[in-house]
Amino acid sequence: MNQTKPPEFKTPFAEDVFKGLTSYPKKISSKFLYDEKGDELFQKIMDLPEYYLTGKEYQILMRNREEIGNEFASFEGFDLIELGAGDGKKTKVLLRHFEEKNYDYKYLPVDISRNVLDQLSESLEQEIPGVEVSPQQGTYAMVLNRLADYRERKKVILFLGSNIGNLTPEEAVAFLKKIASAMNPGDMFFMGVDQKKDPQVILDAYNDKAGVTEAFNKNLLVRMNRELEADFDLDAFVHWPLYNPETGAAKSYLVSTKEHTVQINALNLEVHFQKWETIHTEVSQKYDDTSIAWLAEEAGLKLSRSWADKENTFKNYLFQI
Ligand code: AVI
Repeated sequence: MNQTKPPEFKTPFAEDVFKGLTSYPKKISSKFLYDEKGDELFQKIMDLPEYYLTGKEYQILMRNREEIGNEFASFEGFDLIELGAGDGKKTKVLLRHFEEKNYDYKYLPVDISRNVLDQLSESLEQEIPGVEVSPQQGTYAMVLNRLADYRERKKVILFLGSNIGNLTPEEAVAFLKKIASAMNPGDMFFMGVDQKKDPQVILDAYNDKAGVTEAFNKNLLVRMNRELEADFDLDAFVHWPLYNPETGAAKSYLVSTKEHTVQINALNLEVHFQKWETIHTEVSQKYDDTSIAWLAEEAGLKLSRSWADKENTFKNYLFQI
């Protein structure tokens, strides 16, 4: 029998790149966009005029903090668990309000990066010193498993920023099922979701004039060059975002402008690109009330209410089980 040994990979990034660039069509998982430089570029994206998502969600939380707080608050207090907390800019709107109201709660930001958690804890200590913070380092799955058995008091799970959009709808159902299974009756799940809208507005959000999103996307090539000893030429690729208003999928690609071959030395791999061949790098799925109702139904979550801006650009949904 001809048995070939599967290659051993030093890092999850190495494995994803090997598998993604040896398949057709080529792809790389969007989670690898976020190295140190990627985090920095994403911070810049959130301040871009075209990238409306962050500002709209901030506005929704600011305007409705009282009502949202009333939903979260409970007699025995609550634990506020945030998946992918980042710099916590939007969450701080809620935390400040909870402090003013003297709510009995603890804030548990979850992130894979210890560095992100340390920075967040430090900024909270300076800006809202009263908040009791208990950082949880790990993947969402690890932390959700850990929290599933915790029944001492009400849990409110936050998932802001339309991060759900970076999963395909099928992946989103699987993820929301995990959330639902970590919840007990009375617990809540609060999720921010970018909505279907004028296709041009969505497309512009992923194709800003200053080229920050292009740099963010191409940072994957920079990362492969550095971490996997590859020789990608950044000028041989164009950043190409697309939006399909029927499915709600905004997808980003890197498109090779010429036929060429790239060496990825750490993987002992030669990757051939045809002229105009693509690498799919990200999905930013947009939803509406109908597709959110479908997601919730599939995942076993019950939608209890939602808040939006005037034009329904962005919505924050509250679910229970
Ligand atoms: C983090 N995530 C929700 C962003 C999005 O809109 O999909 C990431 C992003 N990619 C390009 N611009 C922003």
